[in-house]
Amino acid sequence: MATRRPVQVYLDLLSQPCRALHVLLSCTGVPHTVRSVALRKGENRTPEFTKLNPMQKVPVMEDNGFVLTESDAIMKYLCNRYDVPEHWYPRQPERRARVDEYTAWHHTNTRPHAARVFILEVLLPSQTGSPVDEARLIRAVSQLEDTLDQLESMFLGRQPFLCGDDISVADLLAVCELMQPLGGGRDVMERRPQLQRWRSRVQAAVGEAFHQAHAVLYAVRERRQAKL
Ligand SMILES: N[C@@H](CCC(=O)N[C@@H](CS)C(=O)NCC(=O)O)C(=O)O
Repeated sequence: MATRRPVQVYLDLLSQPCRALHVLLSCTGVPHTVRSVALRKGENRTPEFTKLNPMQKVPVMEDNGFVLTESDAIMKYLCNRYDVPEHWYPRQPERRARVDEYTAWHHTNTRPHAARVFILEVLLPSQTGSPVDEARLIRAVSQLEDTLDQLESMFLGRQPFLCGDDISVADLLAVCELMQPLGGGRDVMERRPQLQRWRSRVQAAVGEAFHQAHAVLYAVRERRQAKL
């Protein structure tokens, strides 16, 4: 059998789905090489990267010639392809369906709602030099609060991790999204002990990989704080 080359992942760690994938790779020990794609420098729009992903987005994975986009699909592929602990993406149909249930919901709830707060509070003002649009930010925060309510009642209401008794790829996607507003100094879990306990459980389960993946986000927060 031909030997497999390490998985190549194209990431910018300021991107939430990239961090989720990075944590999974660090925790599972799947042999991989990280190729940095700096979005702020437009490296996702080069001809080489566009050939890899015509949508010009990160993350992208290449595994022995097989190119895959979409963090959710990439993480599940890695769990299927490599010998990783089962809890990341359980094989038992009902338990797997719970992970799929969350990840389907994630892309129209947690992901856009947390990302919008970061975009309005950090990204747009830094790109345009304009002040934060407070009215839009208030609406975005309110939508995010509804999502956080649902995360607590629907998912964490029944178990310690989002999809069961152990950590799965769903927790990684969610926690990396909910950390993003911290770049603007906003801890969206601040007044939510249930979510805080869940975040602590996730951090304990993944160890140093959590802070390694978030170092770039912490640096954004510190740079902003220094300017205030
Ligand atoms: N649904 C995709 C989202 C990917 C995505 O939106 N990536 C953003 C960074 S978080 C990106 O590459 N944006 C670059 C651009 O749109 O120019 C996933 O989960 O992988």
